[in-house]
Amino acid sequence: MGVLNVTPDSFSDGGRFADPEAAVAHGMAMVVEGADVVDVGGESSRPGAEPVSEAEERRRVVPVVEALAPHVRVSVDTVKPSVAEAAVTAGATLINDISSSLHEVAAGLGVGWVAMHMQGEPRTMQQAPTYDDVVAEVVAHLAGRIEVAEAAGVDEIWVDPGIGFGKSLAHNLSLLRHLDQLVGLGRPVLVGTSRKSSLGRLLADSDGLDEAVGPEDRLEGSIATATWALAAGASMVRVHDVLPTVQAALVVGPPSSWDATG
Ligand code: 9MG
Repeated sequence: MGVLNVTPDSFSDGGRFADPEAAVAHGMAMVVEGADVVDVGGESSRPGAEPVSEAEERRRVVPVVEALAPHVRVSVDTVKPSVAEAAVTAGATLINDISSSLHEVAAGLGVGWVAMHMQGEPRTMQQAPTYDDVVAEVVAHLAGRIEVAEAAGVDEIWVDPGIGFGKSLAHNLSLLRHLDQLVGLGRPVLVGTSRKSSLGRLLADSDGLDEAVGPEDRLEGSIATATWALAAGASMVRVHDVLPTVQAALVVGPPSSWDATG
């Protein structure tokens, strides 16, 4: 899944694709590089980001979805029902829902749904994330979301641990280490670590630096964690750097390809 932020204030690509033409060109480039899905978002979810009105988010997202949908599966990254509906009308077939609350919307529109775990809300979620047992709590939350989505009639349900969404570095690492427990829920797992701030700190530690490494220098960490997730049974990874991730994923292969058969 390639990330396409049609926003002026994204943490990772600093508004490079806020212009619809640049966004569509980047989306098509990710398709050429091997993305199976392009995730179009019109509101940044980085910690501290300012909210965007429904009308403005629709204005950003709809023309880009319309242009890409004939060429690739498009998901819409939104927490607003009206934006989800407009994007689906424009051709999106998957709702990437960081609030894990749009199951009724997905059911009503007859599209797939990603339920991502988040503690708190984007503006404040990184102030003091706290869990007794992060893995058990995230798994229980997602199991509950699967139940309500099944009851609502959603056919395609994805689950996502929400790396970096109300989680410390230690929480993120525990979730990655125990991804098998999410895979055990029996629904496809999506994982997004690409360019996230935990990687900035891990990469700084490995280089002996005091300051976290910036988003533009997190490629190695992004690829390492993406291949880790796929090897642990994730079905999709959400990434900014599609080509190197696809190349790395093809080297690692699905977990079943590691079994010697002869
Ligand atoms: C929108 N967005 C940013 N990070 C994400 C992640 O890790 N997962 C999903 N599903 N969406 C994300």
